[in-house]
Amino acid sequence: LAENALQALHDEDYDRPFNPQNLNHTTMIFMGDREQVSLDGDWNFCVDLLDTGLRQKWFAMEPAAPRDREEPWDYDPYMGETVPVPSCWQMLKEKWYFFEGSAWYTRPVDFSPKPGKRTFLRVGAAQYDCKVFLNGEFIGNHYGGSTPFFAELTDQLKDGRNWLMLCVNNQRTTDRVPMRNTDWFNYGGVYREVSLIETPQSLIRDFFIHMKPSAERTGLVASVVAEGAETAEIAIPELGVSETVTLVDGRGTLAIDAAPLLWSPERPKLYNVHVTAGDDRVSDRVGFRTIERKGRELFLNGRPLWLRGISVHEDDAKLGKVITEDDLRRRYAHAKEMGCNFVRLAHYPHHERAVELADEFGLLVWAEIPVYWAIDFANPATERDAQNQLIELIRRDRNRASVAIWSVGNENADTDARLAFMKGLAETARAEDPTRLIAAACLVNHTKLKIEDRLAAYLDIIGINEYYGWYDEDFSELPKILANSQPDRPVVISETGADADITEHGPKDGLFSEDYQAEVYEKQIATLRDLDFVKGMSPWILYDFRTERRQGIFQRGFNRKGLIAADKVTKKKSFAIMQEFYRTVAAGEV
Ligand code: GCB
Repeated sequence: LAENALQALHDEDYDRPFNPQNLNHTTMIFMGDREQVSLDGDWNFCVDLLDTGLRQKWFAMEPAAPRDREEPWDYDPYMGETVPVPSCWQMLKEKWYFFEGSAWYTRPVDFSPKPGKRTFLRVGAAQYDCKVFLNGEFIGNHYGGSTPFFAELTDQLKDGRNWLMLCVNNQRTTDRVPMRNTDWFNYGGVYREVSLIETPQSLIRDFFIHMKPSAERTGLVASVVAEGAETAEIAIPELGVSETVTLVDGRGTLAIDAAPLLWSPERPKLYNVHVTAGDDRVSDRVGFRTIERKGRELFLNGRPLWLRGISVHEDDAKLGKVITEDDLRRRYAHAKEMGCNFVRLAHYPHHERAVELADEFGLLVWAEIPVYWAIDFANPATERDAQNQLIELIRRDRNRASVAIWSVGNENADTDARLAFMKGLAETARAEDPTRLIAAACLVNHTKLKIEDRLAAYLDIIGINEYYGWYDEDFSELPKILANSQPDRPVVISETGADADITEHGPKDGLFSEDYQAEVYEKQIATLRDLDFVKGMSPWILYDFRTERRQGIFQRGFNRKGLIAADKVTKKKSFAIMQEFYRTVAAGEV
């Protein structure tokens, strides 16, 4: 055997993030409306179960005709099978359906350097980690399957043809976020857009603009982080704003006098905001509003708020996690039809377009990171990964008025290690963004029949996932729990529901029938509607979705708790039940 085939693979050789502490968010740049050169389309592709590519260094292979090769390589990245990017490999070929491991993507990048310009690679998302190689050189690795990452390639790109390779690995391991066990499909691949971004030498790394916290609800605060500039200009022509902020060590914050029309689900008003630092200029569409919690109440722009929501996954029966504009629009049209003013984007950061569109549609958003179930809470590397994903999400989306809540986790048992880990996440979220509410989806204490979780002290909203009528059969416990609980802050029922298979295989009554699901919803509504500390609901879930763990005769690879079936068209009876309930909430009858 050739020596390279025997060589042990030392993961740490490629375990080098762009930044030594795996703080990839430090390489982010502010996107707004920046022009991007798309690298989407066909890429050469190969699955690599044994990580032979890392051992044999496929990335260092010279592009040459096969007959000119001196070594018998086990793969040629420059020819052969291609797949489209973005895509999830499971959806492309049946033999890749359950594949978990590394896969290689290769494509040429023809480039002509321009004096005074910088070039960055942006990958919208790759599930789960992604190693980047350019012209045979390892550039870095990004962890986290749902947030974008950036790599500056200015010094590595050469004039003419370059070769870019991505090695994406979706293997579930115990130290990741999420870890091995979830209730959604472990799609793999480069499933969001890939592009190059050209900037001048000066560069706006970060920009955050929001309402000044004040009872009057006027005035804005803007902060800029930029390289290669001493000042930055902020302009909002429609509000007559044109201000200059001085940057010290590349950072500056400015209070701006302005009285914008406030964004709300009823009137989702957005303004064009322009930021300039040196020669770099970026625009964004931004709405302004306030969201507050006082005691057990929620307020949007100073007015009491009840979150009429629905949970959604990023999952499509044909494309996997690849999201189209039509899909997003259909999703929000269904939410609006149900009477929602709120969506929970579960259980990981969705595509940035999902929140841009929520801004336009007028839907409030609960956004979250996949700190799901039993994470390795005592492991510092896991914690860094979760922190990094949270910061990447917040920096990507904190100019979106729709986003009202950052959620730091879902159904995690109340242990000391979990408390320290998630308290840290709540603190990071507040430090990154003091203008939004922090939540987590918690569990009820089934022994004490009470809402009780030590994390609640660090949250603004206690999310509660409860499945009375489904996993918990004794429905009479739910009113007891609610009577025993006196939370000092608002509770949102972040999940409740029941499976219903409405295909021709589904039962006509009992568990998994449409009628049974409808009955669960009737009972839930009757119990929850009069509780003064419940300030919203996001039932589980808008559409049936794919998941490996559900293999029952009525599930067949899908979680069937959708209010709409996996075809994304056929509504179950519960849809109309929720619609009627939300109509009464909106009419102030609750
Ligand atoms: C939950 C989880 C969600 C599952 C759901 C279910 O509590 O948060 O991810 O899909 O229950 O259907 O069991």
